[in-house]
Amino acid sequence: MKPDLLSVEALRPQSMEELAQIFTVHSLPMDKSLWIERAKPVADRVRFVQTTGFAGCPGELMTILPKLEIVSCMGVGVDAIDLAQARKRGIAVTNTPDVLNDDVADLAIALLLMTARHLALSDRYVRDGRWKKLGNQPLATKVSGKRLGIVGMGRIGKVIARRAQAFDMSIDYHTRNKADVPFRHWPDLVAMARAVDFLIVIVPGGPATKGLISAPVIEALGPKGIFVNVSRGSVVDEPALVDALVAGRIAGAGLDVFADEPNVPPALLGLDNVVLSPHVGSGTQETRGAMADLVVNNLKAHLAGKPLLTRVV
Ligand code: A2R
Repeated sequence: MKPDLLSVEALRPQSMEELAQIFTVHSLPMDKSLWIERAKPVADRVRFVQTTGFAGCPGELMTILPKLEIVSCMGVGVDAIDLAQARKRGIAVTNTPDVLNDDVADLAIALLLMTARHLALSDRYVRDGRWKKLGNQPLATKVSGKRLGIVGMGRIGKVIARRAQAFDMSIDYHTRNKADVPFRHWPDLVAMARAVDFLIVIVPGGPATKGLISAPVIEALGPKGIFVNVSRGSVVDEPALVDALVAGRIAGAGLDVFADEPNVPPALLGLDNVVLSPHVGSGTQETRGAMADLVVNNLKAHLAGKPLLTRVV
């Protein structure tokens, strides 16, 4: 008999077919409020959970799965998984680091360029006839040669820095520990925000980074500063950011993540100094394919009693 696997949020069809050849797959609906009720009939048999960084595996769900051995997550962020319970019960948690570094870094730079150079606005300017009616669009902000502060200098932060260097930017960074990089380290995030032109955030979500980009950090970035977030919405004091953007106390923001996805603060929707994207940091065919393969291969490795390819817990 095939072992039972609970799929919290589906992978691409080809990966789901691969899983179905090995496991009896029980899929949960998108509506989180139905998860417990739908999982209950099979809960006693489930040894494997397949999920995504967005859906995660909350404590209430994990609790009703007494035989659970592994949670294989698509995404590098595991902040939506109850890691404390996993540790306590000896449940393995795997993620998909590294394969998405390029895409997330590409998006960070794209959002910075789009925001500074008013590119989303430019597109609207041409399409809705403002170019013909009003003439040239107001001038934007230069990116090349500027000073970039990166919050987080891990796998993705380093790739962002490499790309920024190709734009002749100088790099500063904030982390808790000094990293092995040739850039200036700032233990004080507010001081760094005051010194740089742009701030890109790429730290994990979760309690340790909640509200790290606080009102004082945003104010320190100042009225010419541009803020980019490709990490997690929880890392930012979102109401403070919205206030600062509306009042022009920072110049603009490129945002791929939000505190309550897929809900975006309504005040942001009408702002021309903001570029919004729907959490698509790793959202290319190639990278999502590589991530899905890693999820499946971790599950296969566990089933075969082999070492896991990636492991958080
Ligand atoms: O603080 P350190 O020395 O552990 O450096 C890590 C930094 N970091 C923090 N920086 C400031 N305050 C904190 N409370 C804090 N917590 C962590 O974030 C390190 O430089 C970086 C994380 O690097 P990695 O673990 O290699 O993560 P990766 O693959 O770059 O992905 C970052 C996040 C994911 O967790 C997803 O949420 C998102 O990007 O896609």
